[in-house]
Amino acid sequence: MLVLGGSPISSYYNKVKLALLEKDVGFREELCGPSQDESFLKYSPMGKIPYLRLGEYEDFLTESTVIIEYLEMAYPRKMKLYPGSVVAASNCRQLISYFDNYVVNVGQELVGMFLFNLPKDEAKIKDVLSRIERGIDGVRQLVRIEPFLLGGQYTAADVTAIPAIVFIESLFAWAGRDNPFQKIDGFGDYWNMMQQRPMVKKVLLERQEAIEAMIAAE
Ligand SMILES: N[C@@H](CCC(=O)N[C@@H](CS)C(=O)NCC(=O)O)C(=O)O
Repeated sequence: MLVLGGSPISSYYNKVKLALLEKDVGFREELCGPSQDESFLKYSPMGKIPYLRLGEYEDFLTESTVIIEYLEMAYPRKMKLYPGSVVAASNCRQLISYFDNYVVNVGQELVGMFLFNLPKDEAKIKDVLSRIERGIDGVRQLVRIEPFLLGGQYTAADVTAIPAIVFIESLFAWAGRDNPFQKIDGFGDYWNMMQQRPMVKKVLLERQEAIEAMIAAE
């Protein structure tokens, strides 16, 4: 059985977890945080989460998008998360890349302050939030919500967007700001619809429970 390593607090972990659940591929979770320990680096060379252990082969994959593409190739009969046409699949990869590089990765710079009580640096917060808004402007140009982010198919771009939106919404709320995704036409209806999906509900509930458990343990 596949083993997904990481924590439900992480957007990247939740992206892969949602892909596994939507595709209905069996897996179990191995809860851990990122680590620079030598033993951890053997299967996640940058010390990051998530990783996927490929069952009996003792082989590991890292990088959330790579893992989702692995699932797409390894389970061709399961629900498809990439469109069939070359252009549409490339548009999907492009949008994933925008979410990862220009939104979530930028937001990660505030995780120490946001989740782990590091002292607040207002100048840094302002800078990061404005760079995230810039990234979301890029996303806004690429999406056409009809009713999913790239039209009629629920894709890996939606699977990437959902944990990213929750992370960014909570980061902006912590900073006393509105959800910046609201600037995207059709976002409200899209977000209401996504939150009705059973697997999305499960992932977001387990994220919330993990955050509450972390706060209670502090
Ligand atoms: N490009 C990676 C990013 C993964 C990532 O940054 N994970 C965070 C947790 S959300 C992490 O492990 N951070 C710890 C670190 O960077 O040392 C992916 O797509 O999986």
